[in-house]
Order: sequence, then structure tokens, then C-alpha cells
Amino acid sequence: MTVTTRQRLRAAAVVTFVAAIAALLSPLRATRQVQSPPDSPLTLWYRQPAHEWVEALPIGNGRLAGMVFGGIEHERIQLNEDTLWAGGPYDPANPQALDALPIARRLIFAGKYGEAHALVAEKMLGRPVRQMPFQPVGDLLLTFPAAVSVDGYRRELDLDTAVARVTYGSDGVRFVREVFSSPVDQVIAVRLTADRPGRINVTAGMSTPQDATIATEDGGAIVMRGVNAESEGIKGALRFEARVRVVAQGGAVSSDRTSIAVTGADTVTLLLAAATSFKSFKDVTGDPRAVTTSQLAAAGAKSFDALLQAHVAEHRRLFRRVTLDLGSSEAARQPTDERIRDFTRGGDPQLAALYFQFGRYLLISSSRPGSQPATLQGDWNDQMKPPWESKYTININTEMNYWPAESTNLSELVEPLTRLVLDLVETGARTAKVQYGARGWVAHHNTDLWRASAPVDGPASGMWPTGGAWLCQTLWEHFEYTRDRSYLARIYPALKGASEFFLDTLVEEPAHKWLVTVPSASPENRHPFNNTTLTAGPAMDMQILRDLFTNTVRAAEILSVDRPLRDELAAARARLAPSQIGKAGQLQEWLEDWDMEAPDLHHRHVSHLYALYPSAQITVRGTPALATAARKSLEIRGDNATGWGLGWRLNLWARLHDGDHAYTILERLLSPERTYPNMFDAHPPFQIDGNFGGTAGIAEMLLQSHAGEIELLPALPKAWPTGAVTGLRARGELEVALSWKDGVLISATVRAFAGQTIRLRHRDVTRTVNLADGQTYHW
Ligand code: FUC
Repeated sequence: MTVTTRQRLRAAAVVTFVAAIAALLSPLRATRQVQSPPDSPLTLWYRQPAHEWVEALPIGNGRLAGMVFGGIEHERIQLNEDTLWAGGPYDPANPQALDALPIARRLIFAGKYGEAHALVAEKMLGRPVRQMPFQPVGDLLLTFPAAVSVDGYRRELDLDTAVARVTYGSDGVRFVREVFSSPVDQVIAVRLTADRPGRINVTAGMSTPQDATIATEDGGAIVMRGVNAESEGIKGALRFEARVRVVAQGGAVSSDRTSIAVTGADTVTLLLAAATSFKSFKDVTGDPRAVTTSQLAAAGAKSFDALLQAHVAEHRRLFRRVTLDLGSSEAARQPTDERIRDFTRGGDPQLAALYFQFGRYLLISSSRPGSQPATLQGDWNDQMKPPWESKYTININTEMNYWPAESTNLSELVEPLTRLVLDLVETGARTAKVQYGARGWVAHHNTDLWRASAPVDGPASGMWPTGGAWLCQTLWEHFEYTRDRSYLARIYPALKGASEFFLDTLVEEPAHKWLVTVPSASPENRHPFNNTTLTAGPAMDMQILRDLFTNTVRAAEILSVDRPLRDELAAARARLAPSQIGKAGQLQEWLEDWDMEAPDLHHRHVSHLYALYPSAQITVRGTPALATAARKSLEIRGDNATGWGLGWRLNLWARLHDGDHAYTILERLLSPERTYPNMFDAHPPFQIDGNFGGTAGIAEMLLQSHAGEIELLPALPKAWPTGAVTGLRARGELEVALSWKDGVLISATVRAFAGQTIRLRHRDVTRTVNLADGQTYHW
């Protein structure tokens, strides 16, 4: 069929007409004057408001977070405060577990996995059997007059300033809305401006799914006051308050019972503070009213510009430590949602750099000294019953959250996780004693605000005692990068206590007399028998314990303590079940060579590859046979996985020095199936670990420092022929900048903050260099 020019013109005219009508009917969608991209390339931007939560833009100061929707007539800023979780202090340890423990072990060694599973379900899980959810505060809602027409709408998040902004024109006036959450002043600040005086009309209110009241106070503030929710029979023990102040320049302010209205103003500023009575996992006697009123009084005494300036300066102190240039193209001018849609077509390397910096932005915004650690959703959750309670899953997810912290120069953001582990030393000691009759402390596959440490959810995922030990490795990495002895002294009780727990609970397995964990599992992956995961001595446990014992011994040496313990740990370490290569040439996931018979060959977890990444027990040059086996296992698992599953695979391929394979994984991660329009990672559903795994993986492609040498461009893909990076960190207080062209290293500078001898490598060339304090070496 041929189409005539006239038919085509007529069709085009109809389309234009329909678009014009749609524009008139729906000011929300109309963008008569198309917006150009923002000036800063480190900006996420869109031509339309967010229709769904995963399109809204995240802001946060580590503790107080918001999701900004950017609607024209209705702005919604969905709010979180990182201590507003359900429940109160509780102890889930189950006393029945102790007597069941030897029976479970016997059943597992006898191959009666189904019976062991039933016994664990009945006697060994925590009470309650689920942990507490992280929950939202509610919403700050702004209502604006109906807009007859709208042009030049743009919604954006500038990663370099950590400010979300909405701009549009309506009835000849240009409006600007700016929102940020200040780490300095501990408030969310919103400013509404227009390019003509007296044109701002807005009504501010709040809403919440919590058990709370909302009322105006003294005409100038809206106050939400409530108590947190009960969950799983654990009563809510927290009180919370959110308080908003509205200040107008020009115009008139009035209030009713629950909202504040401003008419005819030149500028309107809103300041929001929120707090709960949470002081620690065992103390909920805080005074949220005192906190919010004093925060608002202090912030209110400053001008918006002063608040903004302090906020931007503090954000940039961290954010600007690293720059990454992978090249740019015309594609970088497109809105972010369109770029994600098109990324796999190629030709948009800057999107990978934006994704990398977005991960750093998210860590800065959700984990700062003094805050809670980043949850499964960072600090952003709009649901009372979020997926997996939006808590801390410590069989991969929480650790992955912190993978980029050291390498991308955000070392101090590990502080909240350090405190969480030190809390677990306390709560986990009770679980160790009650459920295992053991010294030290233990945490299983999950924890929450209250630092619960018993096995939960069900035997298949919950009966895994190695979560705390893995967390210790994250803290150890902080020491590796900073060489901070006082930090080592601070975390030593965690390392020691975790080690003691395993000294008391490792069991000799009958066949080889190796020491193994039991009951345990290779996280969440069912082996071939009885539809369960329960087993003895899965490879991952052995690898984690090798790291734990090694690190504890080294720490004790550095701190000159616990001589006998060091010997005991070295002896136990030598008796742990070794890494084994199975009949498919793979790295064995279990003590027996079951891998190829397991029901899900493509399982999302790649637990037995912990030794390759994040650990460095397996390296391409140091242990080539095991590295080949790990590669085989990775190939068998395949490239398809959840968001975080891809994040892990990306780092593993980088460690195998296969930059092009790593890049194909990044393409999967940065596709609409695994990245929402607002760049949040899609498990699916939203889970932030994939963002952090992705950021760490990009760093790992450019620089590695785990094998006793600093390797430059170890996994550079063909897709990034030319680029530059500054500010990456290597283990041992080192900072590295690199540039490359046409796939060839052009320059590298390595700065040592403390004097030392380092070994540098680029491909087959190595150099050993002595550096004094503060000295920089140029490659
Ligand atoms: C682990 C994973 C799931 C999910 C959950 C939060 O249990 O196996 O995929 O990420 O954590």
C-alpha cells in the first residue's frame, strides 16, 4: 500500500490537532515549549512530573529523606525518617533452639535434610518469626491553583548540589521549586519562587498512613504527631513528630485546622523537621517535639540562601572527591528516562558515568555518620509493609550497599554500619547464648532497627549463621583502606566475638574431619535434596570464616592482644573445609559436588563466589585454577539476575579482568528491566543494592587493589575507549587518578597519604615504588 503525501500531511495534521487538544485538557502533560537539558551533565531530568513513586526523585541527608514528585498543581514530597520503623526493643531469641541444635546437626549429617528443615521450622526460628518493617512518615502536600497552560516544564535532580528542582511557565509566569534535605541543618527545605512578584499561591498540608494527628499550631506550623505501628505482636514503642513551618515574603498567610495557605506571595519557604523518640535499639526515651522545634528554630533563623549554601558545600565535600569521564555524546542531552530506555543501543557512555555518580549520591544521601545504615531501599520507602520490610538483609544486600564506600572515596559513610555491627555484638551475644550455648555473638540473614539477630522468615533463608561474620568483613575493609588503628581497636570486639562464636559452634564433619558450620545454607539456594537449603559447611561459610579468622588474628597482632586466641584461630582456620573444584570444572557451592543437580542452576545468589569478590581469596594471578573454576561457576549461573544479582556479577567479571563481559552485565543493569526512570535499581521491585553494586563494579573495572598490588584499568571495556577518573581510593591510604585514550593508559597518579612501598601494575608491566608521606607518583 502506498501512502500519498496528502494522506501523510492529513495524518500529521490530525496528530497535531489531537496533541493540541490534549495539551489544553491536560496541563500536567503539556509542554508546549520543549525544555532544554540542564547545564550540569550530572543531572537526572524529565519533561513530565512523576506519575509513579519510582519516577519521583530522591533527596536525603542520611536521616531525613524525601521523594519529590514535581506535580504542577499538586506537589507531593513523600517523607522518611530513618528511625521510624514499626515495633520497639525486643529479643527474638528462641530458647527451644538449644536442645534442637544437636538433633538438627545429626539429621543433616545423616542426609535427612527434610527432617532437619521441619525441626528448624518448629524449634529454631526466632520469635516472632519476622522482623520489623521500616515505614514512612507520610507526605508533605502542596496544592497550587489550576494551571490553564504550562510550558517548558522540567523536573531535575542535580547530583552535584543535591537539589531537586521543578521549573515551568504558566500564564506568562515562570515558577521554580527547589527542594533539598540538609545534612548541616537537619531539615528539608523547599523554596517556591516566580519571576514576577505576588504570583505564588499555595496551600500546604500533610498526610500520613501512620497513627497520627495533623494540626496547625500558632498559625505558622503544621504538626504531625503520632506513635509508630505494631508489627508481629511487637507493640509500637516510638513517638514521632514532623513539623513544617511556612514563611512567605509578600502576600498573605492564613491557616485552618490542618493546612496553611499563602496567597499573592513573592517567595515562599517551607522548612520541615522530623524526629522520633528512638535513641538506640534499647532506648526509646527521646523527645521528638524538642528535637523538631529546636531544629526548626535554628534553621528558621537562617536565610534560605544560607541554608542552601551550607547544604551544597557539605554535599560537595563528599561528592566532588571523585570525577569520572567516560566520554559524552548527543544522547546525553536527552531526558534520563529516554536514555535508560535507549542505553543498550550504545553510544551513551555518559549514562554509565551518571549511574556511577548517582550511586555515590545515594550513599551520601542515605548513610551519614550518626544516621542509620542504608536499608534495602536506602532511606526511601512509601509503604507500611514494604518488600522484605525494607530492612537489612545481611546475606548480601546490606554488604553490597557499602561496596562502593571505600573505593569511591566515601569512607566515612560506613560509620552507621559500624555502629549497627557494634550493636549486634550486644544483641547477637544473647542469641548466641540462648540458641547455641556459645560465646561471642551471631547474626543470621536479617536484622532491623532493633538489631534482632535470631534466624527468621523460614529455615531456607533464615537458618544461616554467617551474616554477622560477613558484616565484619565490611568493617575490616574500612581498616584496609584507612589503616586507622583506633578504628581497628573499636571494631576488634566485633571481630573477636564473631570468631569466638564460630570456635564454639564449628563441628567436625564425619567424612574428612573438616570443621564446618551446621545447620547452615548457601544463601537461599536449594541443593538437590528435599527442597531445602539446609546443609553443613557451604563454600561461602568457609570462605567468610577464613577471612574472619585471618582478620581477627591480624587485628590481635596489630593491637598486641589475645596471643592464645590467635593460635586457636589459626589452628581452626587450617581445618575449615577447603575450596573444591567439581566435575563440571566449577567452584563447588557445597561440601559435596551437587552443583549441577541443584534445581535452580541460574540462581540469583552467587554465594560461593564470595572468595572472588568481595573477598580476594581467589585471584586471577594468585590462584589461577580456582579463578578458572569460579569463572566456570559464573558461566553456569548465567548473566540474567535480579538487580543486585547483576551488581554482584558485574564485580565478579571485573575481578576476572573481563571488561567486555562486565560491560554486558552493566547493560543489563542499566536497562528499563533493572533501572526505573528515576534510576533506582529494580530487583524488581525497587531495591537499592543494585545501584551500589553497579557503582562499585564500575570502580572495580577501572582500578583494583586487592592482590597486594594496585592494578590500573584491569577490566576496561571496548565501549569506553577514552576517559579519565580522579579520586578513586586503593587499599592502604592511596588515591588514584587515571586517564586513557583509545584503550591505552595515558597517565596515572598515585598519592600516598602515608609513606609506604607499593606495587603498581598495568597489564603485564609492574613497578615497585617507595613513597613518602603525601608523595605522589606519576606513571
Ligand atoms: C535476599 C534475596 C532476595 C531479596 C531479599 C531482600 O533474600 O535473595 O532476592 O533481595 O534478600
